[in-house]
Amino acid sequence: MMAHTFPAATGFLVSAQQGGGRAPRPVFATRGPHETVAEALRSQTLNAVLVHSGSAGDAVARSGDTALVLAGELYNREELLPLLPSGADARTDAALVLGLLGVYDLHAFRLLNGRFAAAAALDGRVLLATDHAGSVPLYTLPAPGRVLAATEIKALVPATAQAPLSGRPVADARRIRRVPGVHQVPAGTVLDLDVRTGTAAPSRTWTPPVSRRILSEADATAAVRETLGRAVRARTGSTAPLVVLSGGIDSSGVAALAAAHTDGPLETLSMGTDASDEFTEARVVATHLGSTHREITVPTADLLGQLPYAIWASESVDPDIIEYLLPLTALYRALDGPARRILTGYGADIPLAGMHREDRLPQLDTAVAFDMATFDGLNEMTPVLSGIQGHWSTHPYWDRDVLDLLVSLEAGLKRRHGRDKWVLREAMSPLLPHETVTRPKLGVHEGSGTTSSFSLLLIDAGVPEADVHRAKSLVVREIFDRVVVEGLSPAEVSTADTVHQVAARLKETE
Ligand code: AMP
Ligand code: PCX
Ligand code: MG
Repeated sequence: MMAHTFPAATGFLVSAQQGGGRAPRPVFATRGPHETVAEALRSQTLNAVLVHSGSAGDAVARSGDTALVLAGELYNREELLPLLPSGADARTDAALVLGLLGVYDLHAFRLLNGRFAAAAALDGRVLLATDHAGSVPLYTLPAPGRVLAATEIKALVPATAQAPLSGRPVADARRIRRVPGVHQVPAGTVLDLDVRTGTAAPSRTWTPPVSRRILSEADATAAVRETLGRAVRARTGSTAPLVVLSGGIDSSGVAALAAAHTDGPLETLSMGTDASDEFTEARVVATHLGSTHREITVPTADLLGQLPYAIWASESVDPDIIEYLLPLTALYRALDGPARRILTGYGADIPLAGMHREDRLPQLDTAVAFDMATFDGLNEMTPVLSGIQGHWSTHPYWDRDVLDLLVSLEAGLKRRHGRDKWVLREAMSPLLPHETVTRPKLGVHEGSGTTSSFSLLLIDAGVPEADVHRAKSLVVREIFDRVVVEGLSPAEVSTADTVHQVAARLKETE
């Protein structure tokens, strides 16, 4: 199965209303042309603004009294096709999902393995759905007679001023800081909204496995190699993708599998700062795979200056997550030229507890269970991060099948023979140099020196060491309020000024 170079749409705002009307003119951090579509149905109108890549029509499907808009893409088209009635249109992912809705109604979303956000209008209902991981964030502002939804919070903010407090509460959905009425559609969930009343009923379409599977070493490594290989192949377009390569086992494994599925040389890209880099380690992999390899060095001061872009793109207020996303933001922003399909190794450490640096299995499985119960709303997988530069990123370790497998492996397969992420290292060992397979874990925030240079910036501004983490959280929230809630451009917001304001505020309250 070959994914196209780009999904038809990478973001949207939809407005579903009784009677006519228009969609508000939204702003998105995701770069790309906008296209407006309107579908007049029997009991409602679906207006949408799509951020698209040249074929906006492919992101919209209409059949009878049902219309659907999809941002993102599916990875299990081949599995899904036989489920459609014969003759059904399935040329695009949107058409395929629409066809499945006709057969299964909202349960269609339980069938999908993809990276998408979708909105469908049928009868007096609106269905809003995320993929299993909520990897394309989706937000809603439901009110009686009109339901708004968008893939970015900032696209909904102007509408909250028009209709203050008219948003209906949404059961189980996270509210958005300082944006009243807006809720995030939970990961692996479809919200079934009644347009007349604006009320929402959630159905889960995926939950992380809570049981653990016992496999032999050989069966476990074969399953990981096979399942991850399929996920990489489903994400590899007709032209060679770009793999963002740290030289660690996660991204090197993706690069090795992508190289095996592409004609011609793979492209790889590594980022470092003047404080720290992993260039040597990444070069070992690039040489082994024969990839066309590039290195980008970002000065540390520039890196921290890009904090507003990382927050503007991810709309996350978690300071730890922002530290992981900041070096990637800088990498994507430095990647000019044509829009690329990018594969990453992001997320491998969550089901495998790669960040958990100790030996005991109970603690390891506690970390897996905790991380799988708390990832929702962090937005660490969001495509907007690379979307601000017009690129499309996708993360094979968070493929639904890969994640189901990795989470469910018993902890002793994750840490074994004194090695972390043992099953993945063993699975990839035929494809990579020995030194890559045995290389200890270094997080992107460590390899790029982001955590330490952000800490230093705060300490230099007078924040006591014990308050650094709290200060980071305050800085991130402050910047979120400017670039998401107030709609300032990230270019107008200064990390240094915000750090000094926060440091001064902390001093006052001492
Ligand atoms: P990590 O798990 O911390 O290594 O980071 C998550 C993902 O981000 C990796 O699997 C890579 O795809 C990407 N990444 C991390 N560090 C770099 C880097 N220095 N250069 C390019 N990509 C990186
Ligand atoms: N990562 C992780 C994600 C880490 C944290 N996320 C979470 N617990 N929800 C990964 O790539 O798997 C690093 C640096 O490692 C970011
Ligand atoms: Mg990793």
